Amino acid sequence: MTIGMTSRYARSQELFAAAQQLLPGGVNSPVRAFRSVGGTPIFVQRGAGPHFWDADGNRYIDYVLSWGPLILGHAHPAVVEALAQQVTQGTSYGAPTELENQLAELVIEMVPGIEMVRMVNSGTEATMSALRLARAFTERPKIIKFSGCYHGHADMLLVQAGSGVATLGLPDSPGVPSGATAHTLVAEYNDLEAVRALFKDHGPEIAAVIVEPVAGNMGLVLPEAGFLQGLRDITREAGSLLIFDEVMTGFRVAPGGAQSVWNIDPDLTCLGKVIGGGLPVGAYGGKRAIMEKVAPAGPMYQAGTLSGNPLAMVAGLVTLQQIRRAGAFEQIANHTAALADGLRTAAEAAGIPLQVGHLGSMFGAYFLKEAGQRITDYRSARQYADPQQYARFFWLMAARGVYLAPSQFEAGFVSLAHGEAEIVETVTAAREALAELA
Ligand code: KE4
Repeated sequence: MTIGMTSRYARSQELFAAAQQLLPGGVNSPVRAFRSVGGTPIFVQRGAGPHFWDADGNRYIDYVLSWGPLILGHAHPAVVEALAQQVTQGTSYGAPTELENQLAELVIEMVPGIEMVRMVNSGTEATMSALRLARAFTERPKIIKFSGCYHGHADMLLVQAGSGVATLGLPDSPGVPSGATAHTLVAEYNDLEAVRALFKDHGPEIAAVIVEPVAGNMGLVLPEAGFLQGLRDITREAGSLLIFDEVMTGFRVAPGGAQSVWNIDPDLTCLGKVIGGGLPVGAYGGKRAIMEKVAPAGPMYQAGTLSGNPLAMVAGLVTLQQIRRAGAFEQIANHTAALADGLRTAAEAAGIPLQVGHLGSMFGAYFLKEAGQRITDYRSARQYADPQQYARFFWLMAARGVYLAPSQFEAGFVSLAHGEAEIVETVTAAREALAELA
């Protein structure tokens, strides 16, 4: 029996069979296809608070939360009310609205490095536009990204790091011509020496370094001491821009993002996910002198039919206002820490090597092939993590009503709606699941 293929998921299996005739791989985004955990994707029927129910009526505590956006949980009453109110006024005008001013003001107030911001419709648009802006502002062609960091699917960013610590980018997706990645340089995350080497060889041509300040797309990997400040120092000295891709970490590792945790001042910041509260929103922002290069203030072109639309603006506004309320973020962070401690203790009791990390409302757990290994970058993640063991854990937890990311190389998220009861239920399920794996 393939794991995950039981009658518990019969309706999901039917829906997936139909979906595969209609959508490539049966999904609208690859990671949802469960390729790395096997079995059939669980189809969701509805969500409420920390839970969702699948097409077979099974209830789960949800730690994916739409891959980060739902920091208030599913269908938060304040978000529902704001959307219900706004939708009667229209859904989009293609014209400026006060709501865009309001969300922009709030983002500028909350994110230290942002003096001016442009709303777009996804994280991909945010990073793609920020990199175009960096190239326009510096009049340089090259960019540096880090292996294992994901910044959306723009051509120049779909690059497979070479075997060395730094290499010229080679496209890793068909359809990306070599010219699109010829100026994309790749280094290992947490490897400042690799970055210095690239600047030594290419410094005057490097427009920007783009980094996930906490890596959440190779599993969860925290920056080593001095890494982020090192990037800030190196880029400033070289006249290149530092871009923090906070699409995932923004408002999640702290209300002011990772830049407020490590007190780093990036030139540009990319946002997404939480800023839309579950509706499609991305944003890029930063120093005024740079942002004023963006059309129509300046010559760098970027546009979007639904950018800043009122439904997405109100969902984002209400979401950010709710997490700013006294004690809200601390509550989420405390529950995340309790979850991480519970997973660590349960793994120790079962004698299973598990690397658990967390910061703010994000967490990650790597099943290690051997005890004592430590994952600090994509190379060690690929070498030491055990995706098969993770897949078994994923399905054992799903059977107990806990929905984790369907991939070892993703992060987990906690919401304001997750209470102590959900954390206790999750840790209990993990203890049972890990005992089965031992
Ligand atoms: P979107 O284009 O998917 O809105 O954002 C791209 C993006 C940019 N930067 C970071 C740091 C991101 O994590 C993402 C998107 N994250 C993935 C989950 N790891 C989205 C899930 C998916 O692709 O379906």
